[in-house]
Amino acid sequence: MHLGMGLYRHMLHRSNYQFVRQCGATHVVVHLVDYFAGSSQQQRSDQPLGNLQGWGFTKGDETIWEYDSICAIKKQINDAGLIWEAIENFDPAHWSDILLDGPRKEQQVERIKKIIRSIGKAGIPIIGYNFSLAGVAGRSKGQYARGEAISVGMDGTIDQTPIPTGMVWNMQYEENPEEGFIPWITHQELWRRFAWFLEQVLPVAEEAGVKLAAHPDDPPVPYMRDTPRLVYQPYMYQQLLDLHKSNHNVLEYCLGSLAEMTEGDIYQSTQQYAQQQKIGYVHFRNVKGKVPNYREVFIDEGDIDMFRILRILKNNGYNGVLIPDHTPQMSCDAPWHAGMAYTAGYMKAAMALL
Ligand SMILES: [Mn+2]
Repeated sequence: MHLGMGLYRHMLHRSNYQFVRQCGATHVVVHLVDYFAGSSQQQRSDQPLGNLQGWGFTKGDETIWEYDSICAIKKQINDAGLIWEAIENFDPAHWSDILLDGPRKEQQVERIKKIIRSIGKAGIPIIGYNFSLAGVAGRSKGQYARGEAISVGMDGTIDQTPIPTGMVWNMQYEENPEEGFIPWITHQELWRRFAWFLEQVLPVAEEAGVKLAAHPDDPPVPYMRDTPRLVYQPYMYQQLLDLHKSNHNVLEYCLGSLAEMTEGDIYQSTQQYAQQQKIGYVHFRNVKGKVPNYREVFIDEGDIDMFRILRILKNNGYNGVLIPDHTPQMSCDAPWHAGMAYTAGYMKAAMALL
């Protein structure tokens, strides 16, 4: 098992690579789309549009996803002594019509295939994704973790305000969208769209040597912002795997999201998926409670026995990467870095004790 760390695009600088190594991590997972993750604490002032909702605006940057750009980033990462394990998430603008079953879906899926081929050619083994219309949404923020540390959670209510046209995955992708909201659909329709997507891209992923790793819904509720969710109970991960039996159809195994689910048992689930060798990489974080009442907390204060999880992974021969995922912000000049360093240190010690 290897310790990794997730970096957002704006963080791809030498000092952050050094930080990752200083934490004892060997691998990185890179988000090429820069959105405002609650835990990243990077507030940008250069938003291209006013009155933005969610995480901001994306035009679907074409250049960063080109093979040459990916190789240039990979070289920086390798030169810093690190290994690029995975890219996390597609750009919402690249697959908006795949998610929404819009008229450009055929064109978009070709673009996604091209991206997967480039990733494979560059030697990055995994792309993580979350097939979701609402994306990560509907959470509140507060002093939820130990020592009044700021983190996110749900306070008993589920946001069902519909998603405006021109927005998907919590990001706006059209500058001047038509008035209105995206149409209401059933879970069955969402699975139909997902099955189409997987059928299209999985053969390309296999050929390119890239694993497609699915993140469960965050937060895992049946509906969020009036849209159905795909994987909001642990057994739904099995349905996703069974849809296409392939070594390249794997999981971006998020312990926090799984623990927030109302059914199942996190240890049994981990055993079930690790045993099948279906874990692409692990989001290692802890929570207290379940939807719609939970809080993201420090790695050592939540409901999950993280040591027990590591033992299950080890016993099943898991040899992939674990990254801290989100963490509460620590009160200092570098809240994100401090939270990550704290978690990484804990993980290093826990892994050494296995
Ligand atoms: Mn996660």
